[in-house]
Amino acid sequence: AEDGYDLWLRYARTDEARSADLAAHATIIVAPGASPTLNVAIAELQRGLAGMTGVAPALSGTMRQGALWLATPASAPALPGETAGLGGEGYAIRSIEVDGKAVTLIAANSDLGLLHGACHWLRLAQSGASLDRLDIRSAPKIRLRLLNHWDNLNGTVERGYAGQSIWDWWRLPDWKAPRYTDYARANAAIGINGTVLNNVNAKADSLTAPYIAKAAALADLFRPYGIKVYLSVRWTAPMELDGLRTADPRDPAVAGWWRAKADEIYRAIPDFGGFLVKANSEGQPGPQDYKRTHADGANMLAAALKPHGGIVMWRAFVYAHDNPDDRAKQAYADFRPLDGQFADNVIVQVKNGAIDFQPREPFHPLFGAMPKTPLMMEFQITKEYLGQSTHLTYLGPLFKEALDSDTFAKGAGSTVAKVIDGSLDGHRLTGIAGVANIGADRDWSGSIFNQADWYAFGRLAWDTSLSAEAIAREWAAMTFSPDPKVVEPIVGMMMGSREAAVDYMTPLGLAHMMDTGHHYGPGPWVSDLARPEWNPVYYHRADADGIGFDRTDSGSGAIGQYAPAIATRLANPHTTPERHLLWFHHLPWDYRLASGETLWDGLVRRYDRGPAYVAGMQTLWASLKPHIDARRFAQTEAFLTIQHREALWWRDASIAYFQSLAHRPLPAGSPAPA
Ligand code: GCW
Repeated sequence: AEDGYDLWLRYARTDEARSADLAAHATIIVAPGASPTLNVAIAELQRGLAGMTGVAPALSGTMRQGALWLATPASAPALPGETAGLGGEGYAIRSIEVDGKAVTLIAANSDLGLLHGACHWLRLAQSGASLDRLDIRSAPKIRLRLLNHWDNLNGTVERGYAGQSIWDWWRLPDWKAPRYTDYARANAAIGINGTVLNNVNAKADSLTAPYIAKAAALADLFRPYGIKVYLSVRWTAPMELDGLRTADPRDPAVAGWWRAKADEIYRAIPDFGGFLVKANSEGQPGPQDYKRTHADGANMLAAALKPHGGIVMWRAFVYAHDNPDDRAKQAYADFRPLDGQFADNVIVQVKNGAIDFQPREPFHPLFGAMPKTPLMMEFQITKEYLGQSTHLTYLGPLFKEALDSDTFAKGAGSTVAKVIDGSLDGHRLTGIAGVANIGADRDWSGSIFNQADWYAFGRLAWDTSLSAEAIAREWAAMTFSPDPKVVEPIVGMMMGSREAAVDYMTPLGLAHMMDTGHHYGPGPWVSDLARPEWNPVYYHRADADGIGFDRTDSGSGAIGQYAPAIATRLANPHTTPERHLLWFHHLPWDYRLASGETLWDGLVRRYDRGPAYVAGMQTLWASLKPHIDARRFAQTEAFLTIQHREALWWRDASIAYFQSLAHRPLPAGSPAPA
């Protein structure tokens, strides 16, 4: 029975006509050369075609009508110009004639490019697209496209909602679970080329010899798929593992320890990617403990990795006591002064927004503000604040909104996507990371629909210009069926689902209304936690007069962290996009929204709209019952029931709480309990 294990590599049997069509476009595979990567490309094509048509095409040395021809300049010197501009990972797919025979050429500069091209062809095959007259060229603009696993060495996953960690540390390195290979296949198919194995809240143990050997075993499995392994490191590892008296980055003994550690890692993993570091954030140790800067710390690690070609990804997610007025300001305050001070193998990893993976945040003001420093994006695929494993809230539109945001750093069109692909400021070290939603659950992501977020992250990392809707369409076709009767309603459900969560959780720019600790369900009234910025009341600041966080000059001044062209607009609530209104402004309950209704009425209307959208998803899903296999149908049906119940809970709890402050009646027609 369908259980979601196969992700976007299901290769479901097609009807007879499509089978014949597919077979005619893949009569044989011609793939001169030999490498582990070429072998997995061929194997994936054979597996896919066997699944879809019942027959796996043979590998052959002689060209034939309908051949799938995998070629690099090395294997087919007859390809002048074909692969120009494709880099080391890109590919071209073209329908061409060779000696009067129609064949499909997949061309690339490397076998890894061929693997990506083969996966693209399989995606077309699975989603019902025509395989005639293909003329595709595709190459990623962002160099590092990484998953960040927040997996602990004890098997738990921080903010994981899909069971325990997939890394079976106990039985590694000897037992290499087949699942690791399927993980690599699924990631290679969407162009992910690196994985950070362990939690950024790191334990020093991840750098001990036994764990290096375990990581090396995974690296060996992933290598043919073009996926490198990285580790999160704990700043004080030299003290904890080897008794050094300090972790001061300027101390030669400390630097020496890291150099020796890097050498040790590279002996086991010659293509090791590098380190990810969370320092001086949420209780993690870091260079500031020694009165050194983030740059001092990052550069010391970078020097240890440099001889081996490794990199440091240094996170900008910091907030602590030194910005009591506004948590949103600290990353910028700490990092912007360091622009230009980082070594050339350091990249600073910035969350999409300045608070923390909320259902909606304006883009992080660091994007565009550190032109001399490569910045990489950190998205959260796991839905810590968006309903975790049960709510259907497709993240494609959230990712896209962040990437498309205009920083105005160099005038209009200076999008976040251009900051992170390096084109805005001419950086060659570029990256994007997604905090994985992967666990040991049979369906990997805790729900079938959460798989779409992993998929969308990979697709956008490869090509930020894709639309969230096109990605949803591909995913739905491969996950369920290419039949438009199935794809259209599913895409319809997905596309508005994140906005629905914004409506029932944090409308009009509110943020962090979740109950604290677990971040599941409403808690806007919570006010008793030790640190002010852990309390939802800190973020909404509602009272009898109004609601919202004043980040103008009369408030925290955080608006001043944006480029002047943006800051000027945000200074005035009337020129602030309504989706961010209460993020930037504290406004009276009777403030008039663009619709003419009062802020209070508009707020309630949005809370009402959220659960109504979920009810609409339930109706659409119910109509799909004849077309979806029983097990996956039942899971989504049950989860939508949970989501609807909880959307009502969010609505009713939020309205009741804010009404107790605003003392206003519900607008006419509101279905919320009075
Ligand atoms: O989103 C918050 C989470 C923490 C997480 C932290 C971070 C890994 O609540 O669980 O810790 O951010 O990104 O470092």
